[in-house]
Amino acid sequence: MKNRPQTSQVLGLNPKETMMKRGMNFVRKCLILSALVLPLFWSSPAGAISLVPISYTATPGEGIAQGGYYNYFDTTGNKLTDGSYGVNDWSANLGKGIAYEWVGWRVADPVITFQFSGPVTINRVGIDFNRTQSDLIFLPSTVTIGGADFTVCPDAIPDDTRGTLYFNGSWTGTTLTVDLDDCNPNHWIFVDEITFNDVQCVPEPSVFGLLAASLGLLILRVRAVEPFAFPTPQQFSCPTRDVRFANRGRLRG
Ligand SMILES: [Ca+2]
Ligand SMILES: [Ca+2]
Repeated sequence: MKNRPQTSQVLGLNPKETMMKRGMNFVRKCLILSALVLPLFWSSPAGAISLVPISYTATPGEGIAQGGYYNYFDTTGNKLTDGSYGVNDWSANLGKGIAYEWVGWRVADPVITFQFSGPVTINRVGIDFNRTQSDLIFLPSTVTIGGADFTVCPDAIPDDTRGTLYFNGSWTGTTLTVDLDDCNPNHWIFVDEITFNDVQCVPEPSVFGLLAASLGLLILRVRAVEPFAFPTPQQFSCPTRDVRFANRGRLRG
Protein backbone atom coordinates (compact mmCIF):
# COMPACT_ATOMS: atom_id res chain seq x y z
CA MET A 1 0.00 0.00 0.00
CA LYS A 2 1.31 3.41 -0.90
CA ASN A 3 1.79 5.98 1.80
CA ARG A 4 -0.68 8.80 1.75
CA PRO A 5 1.07 11.89 0.31
CA GLN A 6 1.87 14.61 2.82
CA THR A 7 0.17 17.97 2.49
CA SER A 8 3.50 19.57 1.55
CA GLN A 9 3.89 17.10 -1.26
CA VAL A 10 0.41 17.74 -2.53
CA LEU A 11 0.86 21.49 -2.41
CA GLY A 12 4.45 21.44 -3.60
CA LEU A 13 5.64 23.16 -0.40
CA ASN A 14 8.77 22.42 1.58
CA PRO A 15 8.35 21.44 5.28
CA LYS A 16 9.26 24.95 6.51
CA GLU A 17 6.69 26.56 4.28
CA THR A 18 4.13 23.97 5.35
CA MET A 19 4.73 24.69 9.06
CA MET A 20 4.48 28.42 8.43
CA LYS A 21 1.25 27.95 6.48
CA ARG A 22 -0.24 25.78 9.25
CA GLY A 23 0.82 28.34 11.85
CA MET A 24 -0.86 31.14 9.93
CA ASN A 25 -3.98 29.02 9.53
CA PHE A 26 -4.02 28.33 13.26
CA VAL A 27 -3.71 32.04 14.11
CA ARG A 28 -6.39 32.90 11.56
CA LYS A 29 -8.79 30.35 13.00
CA CYS A 30 -8.14 31.55 16.55
CA LEU A 31 -8.98 35.07 15.44
CA ILE A 32 -12.17 33.85 13.80
CA LEU A 33 -13.11 31.95 16.98
CA SER A 34 -12.47 35.07 19.02
CA ALA A 35 -14.71 37.04 16.70
CA LEU A 36 -17.41 34.42 17.23
CA VAL A 37 -17.15 34.08 20.98
CA LEU A 38 -16.00 37.40 22.42
CA PRO A 39 -18.98 39.43 21.20
CA LEU A 40 -21.14 37.19 23.40
CA PHE A 41 -19.49 38.81 26.39
CA TRP A 42 -20.92 42.13 25.35
CA SER A 43 -24.37 40.92 24.38
CA SER A 44 -25.20 39.02 27.53
CA PRO A 45 -28.04 40.68 29.43
CA ALA A 46 -26.95 39.04 32.67
CA GLY A 47 -26.28 41.23 35.65
CA ALA A 48 -29.18 43.52 34.85
CA ILE A 49 -30.74 45.37 37.77
CA SER A 50 -34.23 46.26 36.73
CA LEU A 51 -35.88 49.15 38.54
CA VAL A 52 -39.65 49.17 38.68
CA PRO A 53 -41.32 52.42 39.69
CA ILE A 54 -44.01 52.24 42.34
CA SER A 55 -46.35 54.44 40.30
CA TYR A 56 -46.56 57.01 37.57
CA THR A 57 -48.74 59.80 36.31
CA ALA A 58 -49.26 60.21 32.58
CA THR A 59 -51.11 62.28 30.06
CA PRO A 60 -54.36 60.31 29.59
CA GLY A 61 -54.40 58.01 26.60
CA GLU A 62 -56.53 59.00 23.63
CA GLY A 63 -58.74 57.08 21.26
CA ILE A 64 -62.09 57.33 19.52
CA ALA A 65 -62.55 61.00 20.41
CA GLN A 66 -59.31 61.75 18.56
CA GLY A 67 -60.29 59.73 15.48
CA GLY A 68 -59.07 56.28 16.53
CA TYR A 69 -60.93 53.04 15.99
CA TYR A 70 -60.55 52.17 19.66
CA ASN A 71 -59.64 53.77 22.94
CA TYR A 72 -56.03 53.41 23.91
CA PHE A 73 -56.39 54.22 27.56
CA ASP A 74 -54.22 53.22 30.48
CA THR A 75 -57.17 51.60 32.23
CA THR A 76 -55.10 49.98 34.97
CA GLY A 77 -52.78 52.88 35.64
CA ASN A 78 -49.80 50.59 35.25
CA LYS A 79 -49.96 49.35 31.66
CA LEU A 80 -46.62 50.98 30.97
CA THR A 81 -44.82 49.06 33.74
CA ASP A 82 -46.72 45.76 34.05
CA GLY A 83 -44.28 43.72 31.99
CA SER A 84 -46.94 43.01 29.38
CA TYR A 85 -46.12 43.76 25.76
CA GLY A 86 -48.22 44.01 22.64
CA VAL A 87 -47.19 42.48 19.36
CA ASN A 88 -46.33 43.82 15.94
CA ASP A 89 -50.01 43.80 15.05
CA TRP A 90 -51.07 46.54 17.43
CA SER A 91 -54.73 45.59 16.92
CA ALA A 92 -54.19 42.01 18.04
CA ASN A 93 -56.40 40.70 20.81
CA LEU A 94 -54.08 38.84 23.16
CA GLY A 95 -56.91 37.94 25.51
CA LYS A 96 -57.89 41.22 27.11
CA GLY A 97 -59.27 43.06 24.11
CA ILE A 98 -58.15 44.59 20.85
CA ALA A 99 -55.01 46.70 21.30
CA TYR A 100 -55.42 46.35 25.07
CA GLU A 101 -51.67 46.44 25.72
CA TRP A 102 -51.14 49.77 23.96
CA VAL A 103 -51.50 53.25 25.36
CA GLY A 104 -51.89 55.73 22.52
CA TRP A 105 -51.77 59.46 22.09
CA ARG A 106 -52.54 61.41 18.95
CA VAL A 107 -53.18 65.06 19.71
CA ALA A 108 -51.33 65.24 22.99
CA ASP A 109 -47.60 64.80 23.32
CA PRO A 110 -47.53 62.68 26.46
CA VAL A 111 -45.61 63.45 29.62
CA ILE A 112 -45.08 60.56 32.02
CA THR A 113 -43.56 60.98 35.46
CA PHE A 114 -42.40 57.86 37.23
CA GLN A 115 -42.14 57.63 40.98
CA PHE A 116 -39.61 55.32 42.62
CA SER A 117 -39.64 54.11 46.20
CA GLY A 118 -36.41 55.94 46.95
CA PRO A 119 -33.45 57.60 45.26
CA VAL A 120 -32.23 55.57 42.32
CA THR A 121 -29.67 56.01 39.60
CA ILE A 122 -30.93 55.08 36.16
CA ASN A 123 -28.54 54.54 33.30
CA ARG A 124 -30.84 53.13 30.68
CA VAL A 125 -34.47 53.72 29.81
CA GLY A 126 -36.21 51.35 27.41
CA ILE A 127 -39.37 52.47 25.67
CA ASP A 128 -41.32 49.95 23.67
CA PHE A 129 -43.10 51.46 20.68
CA ASN A 130 -45.23 50.30 17.83
CA ARG A 131 -44.63 51.67 14.35
CA THR A 132 -47.33 51.06 11.78
CA GLN A 133 -47.27 54.05 9.48
CA SER A 134 -50.15 52.84 7.31
CA ASP A 135 -52.27 53.26 10.44
CA LEU A 136 -50.66 56.62 11.28
CA ILE A 137 -48.68 55.15 14.17
CA PHE A 138 -45.21 56.70 14.13
CA LEU A 139 -42.26 56.98 16.46
CA PRO A 140 -41.95 60.27 18.30
CA SER A 141 -39.37 62.60 16.82
CA THR A 142 -37.98 63.54 20.22
CA VAL A 143 -37.83 61.73 23.53
CA THR A 144 -36.91 63.83 26.54
CA ILE A 145 -35.83 61.97 29.66
CA GLY A 146 -35.09 63.92 32.78
CA GLY A 147 -34.56 67.02 30.67
CA ALA A 148 -32.19 65.32 28.23
CA ASP A 149 -33.38 65.37 24.64
CA PHE A 150 -32.92 62.40 22.33
CA THR A 151 -33.67 62.62 18.63
CA VAL A 152 -35.34 59.46 17.38
CA CYS A 153 -34.73 58.28 13.86
CA PRO A 154 -38.10 57.76 12.16
CA ASP A 155 -37.10 54.23 11.15
CA ALA A 156 -35.39 53.25 14.40
CA ILE A 157 -37.62 50.21 14.36
CA PRO A 158 -38.94 48.69 11.13
CA ASP A 159 -42.37 49.68 9.95
CA ASP A 160 -45.17 47.28 10.96
CA THR A 161 -43.34 46.11 14.06
CA ARG A 162 -43.00 46.83 17.73
CA GLY A 163 -39.62 47.24 19.36
CA THR A 164 -37.81 48.67 22.35
CA LEU A 165 -35.59 51.71 21.93
CA TYR A 166 -32.97 52.27 24.61
CA PHE A 167 -31.82 55.64 25.85
CA ASN A 168 -28.61 55.82 27.86
CA GLY A 169 -27.72 58.46 30.40
CA SER A 170 -27.43 59.00 34.13
CA TRP A 171 -30.42 60.14 36.10
CA THR A 172 -30.53 60.12 39.90
CA GLY A 173 -33.56 60.89 42.02
CA THR A 174 -36.90 59.56 43.18
CA THR A 175 -38.79 60.62 40.06
CA LEU A 176 -38.06 60.63 36.38
CA THR A 177 -40.09 62.37 33.69
CA VAL A 178 -40.33 61.12 30.12
CA ASP A 179 -41.73 63.31 27.35
CA LEU A 180 -42.68 61.88 23.96
CA ASP A 181 -43.06 64.47 21.23
CA ASP A 182 -44.07 64.10 17.60
CA CYS A 183 -45.45 67.63 17.27
CA ASN A 184 -48.04 66.23 14.88
CA PRO A 185 -51.71 66.06 15.90
CA ASN A 186 -52.42 63.54 13.14
CA HIS A 187 -49.83 60.97 14.10
CA TRP A 188 -50.27 58.44 16.90
CA ILE A 189 -47.65 57.39 19.42
CA PHE A 190 -48.19 53.87 20.77
CA VAL A 191 -46.32 52.64 23.86
CA ASP A 192 -46.86 49.42 25.78
CA GLU A 193 -43.95 49.31 28.23
CA ILE A 194 -41.23 51.51 29.70
CA THR A 195 -38.35 49.93 31.59
CA PHE A 196 -35.43 51.20 33.61
CA ASN A 197 -31.96 49.68 33.74
CA ASP A 198 -33.42 46.52 32.30
CA VAL A 199 -30.49 45.59 30.07
CA GLN A 200 -26.85 45.86 30.99
CA CYS A 201 -24.14 44.27 28.92
CA VAL A 202 -22.25 42.79 31.86
CA PRO A 203 -21.77 39.02 31.76
CA GLU A 204 -21.86 36.91 34.88
CA PRO A 205 -18.61 35.19 35.97
CA SER A 206 -20.15 31.83 35.17
CA VAL A 207 -20.70 33.01 31.62
CA PHE A 208 -17.06 34.05 31.33
CA GLY A 209 -15.97 30.65 32.59
CA LEU A 210 -18.24 28.77 30.26
CA LEU A 211 -17.16 30.78 27.25
CA ALA A 212 -13.47 30.51 28.14
CA ALA A 213 -13.80 26.74 28.47
CA SER A 214 -15.68 26.57 25.18
CA LEU A 215 -13.01 28.66 23.46
CA GLY A 216 -10.30 26.37 24.80
CA LEU A 217 -12.08 23.25 23.58
CA LEU A 218 -12.65 24.80 20.18
CA ILE A 219 -8.96 25.70 19.83
CA LEU A 220 -7.99 22.15 20.77
CA ARG A 221 -10.37 20.87 18.13
CA VAL A 222 -8.85 23.21 15.54
CA ARG A 223 -5.40 21.81 16.30
CA ALA A 224 -6.62 18.20 16.17
CA VAL A 225 -8.80 18.18 13.12
CA GLU A 226 -7.96 19.34 9.60
CA PRO A 227 -9.78 20.82 7.85
CA PHE A 228 -12.20 22.60 10.17
CA ALA A 229 -15.32 24.26 8.85
CA PHE A 230 -16.17 27.62 10.38
CA PRO A 231 -19.63 29.12 10.18
CA THR A 232 -20.01 32.65 8.96
CA PRO A 233 -19.59 34.85 12.03
CA GLN A 234 -22.86 36.25 13.26
CA GLN A 235 -23.16 39.86 14.30
CA PHE A 236 -23.77 40.24 18.02
CA SER A 237 -24.20 43.62 19.59
CA CYS A 238 -25.92 45.25 22.51
CA PRO A 239 -29.49 45.49 21.31
CA THR A 240 -30.91 48.90 20.66
CA ARG A 241 -34.25 47.40 19.95
CA ASP A 242 -35.97 44.16 20.69
CA VAL A 243 -38.40 42.90 18.10
CA ARG A 244 -40.10 39.85 19.51
CA PHE A 245 -43.09 39.11 17.36
CA ALA A 246 -43.90 39.02 13.70
CA ASN A 247 -47.47 40.00 12.97
CA ARG A 248 -48.74 42.99 11.03
CA GLY A 249 -51.33 45.56 11.85
CA ARG A 250 -54.15 46.16 9.45
CA LEU A 251 -56.49 48.57 11.15
CA ARG A 252 -55.99 52.27 11.36
CA GLY A 253 -55.24 53.69 14.78
CA1 LIG B 1 -47.21 46.92 29.48
CA1 LIG C 1 -49.25 63.24 17.73
